Amino acid sequence: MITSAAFSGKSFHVLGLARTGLSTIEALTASGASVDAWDSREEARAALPEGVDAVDPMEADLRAYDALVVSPGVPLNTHPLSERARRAGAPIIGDIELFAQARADLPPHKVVGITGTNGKSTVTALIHHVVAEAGFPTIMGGNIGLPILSQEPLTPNAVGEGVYVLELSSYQIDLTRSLACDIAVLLNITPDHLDRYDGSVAAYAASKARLIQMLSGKGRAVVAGRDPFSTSIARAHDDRILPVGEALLDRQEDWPGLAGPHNRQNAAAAIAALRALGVSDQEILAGFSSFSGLPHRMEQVGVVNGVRYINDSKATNPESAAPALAAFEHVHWIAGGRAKGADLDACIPFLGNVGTAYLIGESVPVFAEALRGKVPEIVEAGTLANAFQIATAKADAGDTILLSPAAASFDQFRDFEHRGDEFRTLVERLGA
Ligand code: UMA
Ligand code: ADP
Repeated sequence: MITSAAFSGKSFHVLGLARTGLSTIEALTASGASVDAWDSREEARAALPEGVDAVDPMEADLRAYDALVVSPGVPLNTHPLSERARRAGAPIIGDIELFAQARADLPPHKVVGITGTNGKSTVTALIHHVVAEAGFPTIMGGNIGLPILSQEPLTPNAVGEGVYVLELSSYQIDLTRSLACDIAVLLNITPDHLDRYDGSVAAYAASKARLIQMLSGKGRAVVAGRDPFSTSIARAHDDRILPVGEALLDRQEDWPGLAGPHNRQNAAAAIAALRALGVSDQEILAGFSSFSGLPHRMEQVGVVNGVRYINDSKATNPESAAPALAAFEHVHWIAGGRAKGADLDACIPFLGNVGTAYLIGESVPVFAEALRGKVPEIVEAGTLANAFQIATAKADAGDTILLSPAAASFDQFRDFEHRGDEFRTLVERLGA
């Protein structure tokens, strides 16, 4: 666990008692801070550790706290706590900011922060993998599902300083004030999560830009995307930008875990960051070859009767579903869930590969409207299990059944992993 003398004797309020909040409480109490905490779920409050009181921040005197530590899933744009905290002069921060404040007490190290709309987890896991294979001490944390404060601090070894590889969502960046990364990676920006930004893609992009604005000293940035938002952020920070590593990309065919044009962007960004960390090109090529990719991202989960089943459940917006549609022919496309918007524009150029679209979840009518006349057949299947069954019955050998929803999962599933695991179970039941 990461602790810091900087928190000793201070008083914090922690809101949200899932992965982030629980790890924050442990790290703060172990650092000698006093902690109150709250969650809207009663069962979460009932399970608080000894010595931590359940205190509703909407009733407490917030001036008593040095800071309010809020989980990324709490929608502060609509939550009344924002206004209450502002009036009390209590700063609202997140666990990544606590990590930033704890860095002064950590042995010499480097931090790579990775953000962007799509590809964050892939690039985080990839950089971590290559750095580890090259022999450096390293851990990953953040939005990838590993709260950073729960991780063990790194100590330098004979190869070099420890490297913390952090996947950072815009929600986490919004709660961070002083994280000066050694290398900040911005992959791309397309509309997503707009409910948290009052419908403004500019506000969402501004959140991502802050990861680069927080750089200081020798901090450098990698900007991979050519979309208008990424381009203008790169231009505003051109004195800090590292060249994206294009030349090594000729070897992409040697990297089975990094297939497809979108992974070319991810690999290019990783190459730039890895070179800046002092990893040699030879080590980068070796690490890319042995990288196996992540589950739920264009993951082949089986081939049954010649039909290939691909789990791309992590494709939660049209831009991330597009690469999967581009990668296969004769596609039976299972799509839908909680839509991020009304259009599927990013997918349209690749619909020539789709024979039938099977629509599930809340977005059935919206997606049916967006796809009408653009694919040969639309089946309004409703559920994943139903879509799977109909697609399996219709598919011929050589076809691909692709779960790449272009929508969030929360209408029918706990999260994208739950959705992808159900797909995998359905394939396994076929005897894959
Ligand atoms: N809660 C309240 N009041 C509210 C809202 C929520 O008390 O008004 C409580 C909930 O009851 C729940 C807790 O807050 O107990 C949930 O907090 P959380 O959603 O932040 O859950 P964590 O488990 O801490 O997960 C968070 C990230 N979640 C989100 O950003 C929504 C995880 O990213 C991240 O892996 C984890 O921290 C690491 O510490 C997930 C995610 O979906 C994977 N991220 C989004 C994405 O990738 O698109 C940004
Ligand atoms: P994130 O953590 O940002 O959600 P992931 O690496 O988990 O990103 O990938 C999520 C989805 O986006 C997957 O469906 C994947 O195939 C797709 N994807 C990955 N990298 C990119 C990219 N650079 N551009 C567009 N889509 C991508």
